[in-house]
Amino acid sequence: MKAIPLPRLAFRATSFILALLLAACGETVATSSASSGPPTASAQTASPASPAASRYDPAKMDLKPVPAKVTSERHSGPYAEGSALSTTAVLKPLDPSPVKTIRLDTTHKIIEIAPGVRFSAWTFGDQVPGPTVHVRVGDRIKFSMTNRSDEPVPGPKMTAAPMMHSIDFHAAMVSPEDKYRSIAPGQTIEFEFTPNYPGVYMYHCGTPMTLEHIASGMYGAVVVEPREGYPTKVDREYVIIQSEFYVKPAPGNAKVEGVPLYVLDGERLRNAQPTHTVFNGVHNGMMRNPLPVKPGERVRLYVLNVGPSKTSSFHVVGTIFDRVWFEGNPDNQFRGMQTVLLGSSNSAIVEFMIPEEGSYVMVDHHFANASQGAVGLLSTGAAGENATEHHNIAASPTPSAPDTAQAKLQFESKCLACHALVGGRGKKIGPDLAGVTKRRTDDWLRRWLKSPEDMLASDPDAKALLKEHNNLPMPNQNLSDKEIAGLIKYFHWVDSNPAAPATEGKAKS
Ligand code: HEC
Ligand SMILES: [Cu+2]
Repeated sequence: MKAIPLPRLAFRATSFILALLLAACGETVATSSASSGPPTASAQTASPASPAASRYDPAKMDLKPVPAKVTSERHSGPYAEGSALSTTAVLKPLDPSPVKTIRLDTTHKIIEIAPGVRFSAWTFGDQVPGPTVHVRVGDRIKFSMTNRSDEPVPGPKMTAAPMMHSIDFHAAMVSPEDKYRSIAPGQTIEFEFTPNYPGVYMYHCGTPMTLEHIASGMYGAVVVEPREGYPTKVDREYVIIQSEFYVKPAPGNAKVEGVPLYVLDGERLRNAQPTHTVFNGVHNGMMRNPLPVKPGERVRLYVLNVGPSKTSSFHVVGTIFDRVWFEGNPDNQFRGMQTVLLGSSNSAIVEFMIPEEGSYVMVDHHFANASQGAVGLLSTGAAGENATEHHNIAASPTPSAPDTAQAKLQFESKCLACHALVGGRGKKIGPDLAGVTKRRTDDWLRRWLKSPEDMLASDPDAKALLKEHNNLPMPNQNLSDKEIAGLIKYFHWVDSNPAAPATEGKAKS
């Protein structure tokens, strides 16, 4: 598939341009950030205050939770609530309070899992993946959930019929019959639990067919910190959740807002043949909006593979995992690893240094999975403000004419790695293309898109543009005349629709 050349291109191009920039200002990148002190030897062993043995002492664990309560009282207002929740890839700092009150309601909504692919999903907290819960061993979690699958939610309509749902927290030790029971639309379940073990745990809907509920989007992560905290200090913390989608066009080729609607493909699901394998709910998740990092920083990723049916071979191009804590527990430590193998519902905390300026590609090294969208970027060139945008829905307005809509998809898959389309605010390798029809004639654009190489050799304006872009030439895109005409038409549509430029992912989930 065509997803692979993109990261490579972006990677090479970014490294190249940054190498030039660095050479120009004579900087070195060897300095390490002050806050990322080297991990201490004591990381290997338990500190005297909490000997390893007592960490797992059953006497200190909560093994007698109180019964769950199911009522017909319905939550209204936000679908997710609680200071322990993070709704993006950025993990919010731990709330110090020992009691965490959390609400995650279930909804049915249309999400965008790839450019032009609207999927009829089921959610926790009205997003896919659901919000990440951040707690500590010994905290009291007071959880509640209303099944709101019968309510209309903001966004495009045409969602699935209301149905039973439930929640299963892998971080808990409780009776599944009691706490994980299914509730009907309009019902609310409440229960409490105390996480006994540190780790990065999956939560998901357990209502039969569980496979369908997970594949429809009902999952998320719980990060449980050790009671005494982690043994290392880091500069950045991100949550990466890998999952598969199995989709087919909706019956009768139904559309939402002019874009084809997709529904679950039961046959592909049972045969474990996904159509999309993604990070944080989106095809090429975080390619369009890389997560920011800086040279010399120590980065911690909380990586969870929710499956439902595939294994992930998680790797970051350009660095080595200094520490891997399998399942997110520092007692399960590996050093100096290139990849970490995660079965369905396995997780790991990985920590590594960012050696120098560049774009570091996160990838499932099972490359068939990566080609379905399981790639993302950590980049020293990323603008911070975009970083928190990664969850779907990033659905931007789509032109109604079919050829222009097609061109938008093409732009998103082929050009977005290097170009923004947001009116001067998009800092990428190439120029922001909003307004391009005002500064170039259609003929110039046609000749440029046909062969940037020829233009750079012959056209003075093209030569000037190349100079402005640190002599980094735009590669030939091998576009047909029809595709070129469509792209030019799309640029005209963007320039004549003030509300249109949302292609850099402004929409918040
Ligand atoms: C690998 C990065 C890269 C990719 C991919 C890429 N471009 Fe470019 N593009 C550039 C750079 C860099 C420039 C600036 C000129 C130069 O340095 O060659 C540019 C210039 C342009 C310009 C001229 C802009 C102006 O202000 O005059 C247009 C139009 C353009 N690109 C369209 C596209 C389209 C359409 C695609 C996708 C089919 C695309 N580009 C893919 C890097 C890229
Ligand atoms: Cu469910």
